[in-house]
Amino acid sequence: MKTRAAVAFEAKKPLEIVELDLEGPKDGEVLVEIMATGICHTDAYTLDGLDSEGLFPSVLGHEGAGIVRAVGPGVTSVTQDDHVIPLYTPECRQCKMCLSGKTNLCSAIRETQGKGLMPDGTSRFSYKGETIYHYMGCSTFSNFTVLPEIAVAKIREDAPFKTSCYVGCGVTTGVGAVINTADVKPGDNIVVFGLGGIGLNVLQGAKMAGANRIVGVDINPDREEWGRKFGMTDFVNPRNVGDVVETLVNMLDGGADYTFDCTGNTEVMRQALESCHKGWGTSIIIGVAEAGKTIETRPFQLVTGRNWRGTAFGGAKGRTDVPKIVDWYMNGKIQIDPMITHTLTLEEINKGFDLMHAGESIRSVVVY
Ligand code: NAD
Ligand code: AHE
Ligand code: ZN
Repeated sequence: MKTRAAVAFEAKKPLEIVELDLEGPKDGEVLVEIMATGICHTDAYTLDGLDSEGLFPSVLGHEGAGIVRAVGPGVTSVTQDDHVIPLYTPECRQCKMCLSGKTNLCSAIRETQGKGLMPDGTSRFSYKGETIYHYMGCSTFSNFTVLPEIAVAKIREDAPFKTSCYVGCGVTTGVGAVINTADVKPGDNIVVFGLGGIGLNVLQGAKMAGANRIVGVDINPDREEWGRKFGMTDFVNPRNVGDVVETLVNMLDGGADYTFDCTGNTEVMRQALESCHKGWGTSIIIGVAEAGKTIETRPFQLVTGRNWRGTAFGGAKGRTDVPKIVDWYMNGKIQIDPMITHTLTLEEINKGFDLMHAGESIRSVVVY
């Protein structure tokens, strides 16, 4: 079949809207019509050529929601017309990682996914006979895409696509980092570095968990107002204080119980670790740093009891947890609507990247 898609032909070039050829679903795969997709900073990072796994030409996008239009042989967990969210972190429930009970990092298809291919080692997308790579196993910047059934979460049918697509990455990553990875307890003090599409969801997760001081840190002054809408109690603009670590440590009587990096900047990651309370504070890296970057701190920071951790997809097990997070949204336990600041057509998708880089959007969503 044919599908309209925004294709990343080359790094650092705008996406091009073209009609691609798409092969139907093979064994264990499903064809999904994507109804809406968010634009996450990780898409921009890959498009900018900063991803060590980045492949071109490819169809980016990993924050979608849609409808199953066809299923391949052997598919049992979803059927035609089901509403689904694609999962860049699948959940096979059979691999060592899934069975460990210790991680959400399913290993069933990670190797081929990182090579831009389906589990059988081939791509379903092509253009004028040339292979176009999948991205993060999702490729939601295509109106139709093919996914393994272990990489879709079935969701309720009354959830709007335009907002529930955000659960496919930003919402689950931010809220999940607080409740799954950190396991923030009532009364904990937390600091969130970077109040964008992910950081604001960390804030609302922290509020839900009953955190005491919820401090937001951002170099964009507009983010203070945004943070306050989602539970932030204090705001620090690093450009207005001498030493951000000293400021936070003083503000929180020795430092935070938990800090979260939602910037992807390795210098900020160090600040986040060093703003933790001596003896027990834990810093959680959410931000994705560009290829070749490394983190640094004095080992003394760890010797004296601070902990450095990271999280992917908020530690969520996609097929199990994503439908529950959609329920939380539909029941009003978490907010999504105010964070969708821009709605675009596929033809306007490059504007979404411009708005993100200019700090003008929280989430831009393409509605097909
Ligand atoms: P975004 O562009 O919406 O937000 C980034 C925010 O960080 C902006 O508000 C920006 O002003 C702020 N910022 C930039 N430099 C800063 C600095 N030096 N100090 C303080 N604040 C600073 O991006 P996003 O979509 O929220 O994504 C954030 C990061 O999380 C990206 O690196 C993205 O790749 C990553 N991410 C990781 C996961 C995961 O599973 N681990 C999931 C989604 C996104
Ligand atoms: N490909 C990059 C790493 C990118 C990365 O860490 N991705 C996160 C999700 S970001 C979503 O917006 C993730 O899930 N990581 C775990 C995994 O298995 O990829 C690189 O550095 O090579
Ligand atoms: Zn993302």
